[in-house]
Amino acid sequence: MRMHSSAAPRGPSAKPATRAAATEKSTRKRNRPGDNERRVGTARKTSFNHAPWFAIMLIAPTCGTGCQRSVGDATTVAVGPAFAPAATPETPPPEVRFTDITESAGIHFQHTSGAFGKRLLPETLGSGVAFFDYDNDGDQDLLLVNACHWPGFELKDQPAPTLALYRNRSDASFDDVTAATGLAVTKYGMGVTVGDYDNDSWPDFFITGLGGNRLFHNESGEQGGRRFVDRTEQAGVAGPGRWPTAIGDAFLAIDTPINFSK
Ligand SMILES: [Ca+2]
Ligand SMILES: [Ca+2]
Repeated sequence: MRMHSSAAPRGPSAKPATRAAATEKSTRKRNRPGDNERRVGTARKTSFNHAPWFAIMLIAPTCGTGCQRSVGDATTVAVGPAFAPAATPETPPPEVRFTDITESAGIHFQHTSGAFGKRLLPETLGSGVAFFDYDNDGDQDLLLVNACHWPGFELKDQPAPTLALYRNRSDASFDDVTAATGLAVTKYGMGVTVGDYDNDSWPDFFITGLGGNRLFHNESGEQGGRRFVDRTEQAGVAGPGRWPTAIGDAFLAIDTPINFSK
């Protein structure tokens, strides 16, 4: 809004004088004593207020790739990903694929869990498996441990489940040699481990399970083949024929190893 003074002369001739007076008045007003100092102070204050921003503007481009800057006397500020790990080239995934060839390899084993509805711990457990070269021909063969039906719940119209041994034919297929090697054995088996316990260079194996453990010795069979003979009693490693009776806190209180050979 424009303000006019009623005392000011009007007309074109009066305008220059009026403007000159106003300019002089304004100049005097701006040039009052101490104004220079105040302006300098204001300018300094303005510069001071903007100093951090100028500092940041100067520092930020420099530290864009990660660095440290000292600010003040002792403060060290990390700006950017100073400790970020160096970029490494991506490792390509291994070019390994697994294909299910169970059927084409001739392996038809089916595990029997022995579950009969009481949900006892043995019903919930699977059985072990081992790759080992039982005939020392350089190819790994496959031993599969099986459980069996719980006593009183056998299937009368079906053969009892047994262990299974498959011989590797070196052409991605296997032969079922369970019966030929004497391993058509029915047992509630669980774990298995392989080792040459008598150092005759032929691998033997040991099976743990419900109802006792079994040790099978690798021996010469017919026509140059191999067969397994149960040497459990001879070696004295049958175990108690059941699982340890200690349960709960009593099991944790045992301070000596459980001996399965007694
Ligand atoms: Ca073999
Ligand atoms: Ca042996």
